[in-house]
Amino acid sequence: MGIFQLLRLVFVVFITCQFGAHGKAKVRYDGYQVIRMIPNSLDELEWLINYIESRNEIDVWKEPSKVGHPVDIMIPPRTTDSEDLVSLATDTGISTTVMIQDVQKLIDNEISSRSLPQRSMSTGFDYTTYHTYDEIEKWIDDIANQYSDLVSVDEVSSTYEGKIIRGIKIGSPSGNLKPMAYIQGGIHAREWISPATVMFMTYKLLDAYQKMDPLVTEMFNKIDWYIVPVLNADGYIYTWINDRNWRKNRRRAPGDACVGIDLNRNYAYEWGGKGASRSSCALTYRGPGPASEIEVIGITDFLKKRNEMTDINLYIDVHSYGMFWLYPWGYTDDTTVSQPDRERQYSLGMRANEAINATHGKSYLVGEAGASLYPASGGSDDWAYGELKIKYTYTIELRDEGQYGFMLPETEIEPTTEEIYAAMLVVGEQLLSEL
Ligand code: 0X9
Ligand code: ZN
Repeated sequence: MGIFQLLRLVFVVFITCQFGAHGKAKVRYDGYQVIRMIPNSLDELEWLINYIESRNEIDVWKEPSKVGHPVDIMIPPRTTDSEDLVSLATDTGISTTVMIQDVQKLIDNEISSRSLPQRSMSTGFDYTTYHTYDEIEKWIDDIANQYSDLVSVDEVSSTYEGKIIRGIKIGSPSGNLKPMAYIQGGIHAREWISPATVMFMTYKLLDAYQKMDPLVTEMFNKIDWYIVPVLNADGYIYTWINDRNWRKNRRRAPGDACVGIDLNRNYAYEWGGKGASRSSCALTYRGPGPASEIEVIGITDFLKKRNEMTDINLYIDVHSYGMFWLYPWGYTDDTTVSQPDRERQYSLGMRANEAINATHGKSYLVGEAGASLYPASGGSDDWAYGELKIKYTYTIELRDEGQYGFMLPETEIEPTTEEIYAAMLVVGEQLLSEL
């Protein structure tokens, strides 16, 4: 390599480190803290809800839910706003603690243990690290090649920035159409543990099938499993290149001030109700209309078509964080609203949690999304249940409980996967028992 080429390479690497895609400076979070507040009364809870609602651009990591349950908010260093929040909350009597001292340090530690060459897949896919979108794409192709008798690739949707969202279908070939199960990760870009767990768990299932595990064999013989590791591809790419903390997709709707629609507020079931902001600058922006986003249109069309052909018996949307195993409804906290599969979803959730618990001792809270977490409308789970009537519909919030939040260290990928894999075997067994 000549000196000019070398200088050019150094320059390109420098520019790419400082500026991400679209030439924008990479967002840094030096000195940003995540403050945890625990409301001890309805008044305090109400105060927090109003505080958040009146500030569109506030970065809420964990929304207010119930009295006694934590609310996590990221605040910038020493701005008037950040001082406001902590002192205002303290004045209101709400106890605050610093959950994360410096978000940038977490981001740096998350991937600094590994240099780029180590991530190359010449020696196979490293399931214990986080992966870029391109690496995940390659994983999809590699898995389909490696297990070609069992796995095929499906295009399930597309993105605003022109990507094709792909998933894999796993199931042994059969003359008849089999019932179907659907598992999706990465609808929220910054929740990196979601795609990582979805891929690792998929691999574990495929490996178990190859080793002739009787349950997994039956799961793949009698059911077709559709796995989509990253639904919000544009957002996920953006978290790697521009802003680790990005949540939404990357579209700015005409007339909107800010970029990004929260895809998990954009589904066309009870769209526009509680917990879904009208403001484009909010993290929970619902979008200009129900199913206005191409990512949502694509995947719902895909699922509707499949649903016309066969029964979809399982729908799982994988998120982080907080360790919850949730079922519909998510749009309301009123548990008297009719939900015909409430009991069975709860009892399978409880058994899934027993398996989780037996793996590494963790406990996920099993409950109805709106009542156990917070009401949020336009969610993918409510659409899957309300529109397609998928009898086992879940949203899973993976680890942790807040120590690292979205920037979960890579060392947690394996134990998280192990507990979710154990839960998935319980779910698989239940699906088979009802065929
Ligand atoms: O708020 C969400 O979209 C999910 N939590 S997260 O922290 N990952 O953003 C929970 C969604 C639960 N389901 C519904 N409310 N429909
Ligand atoms: Zn999420």
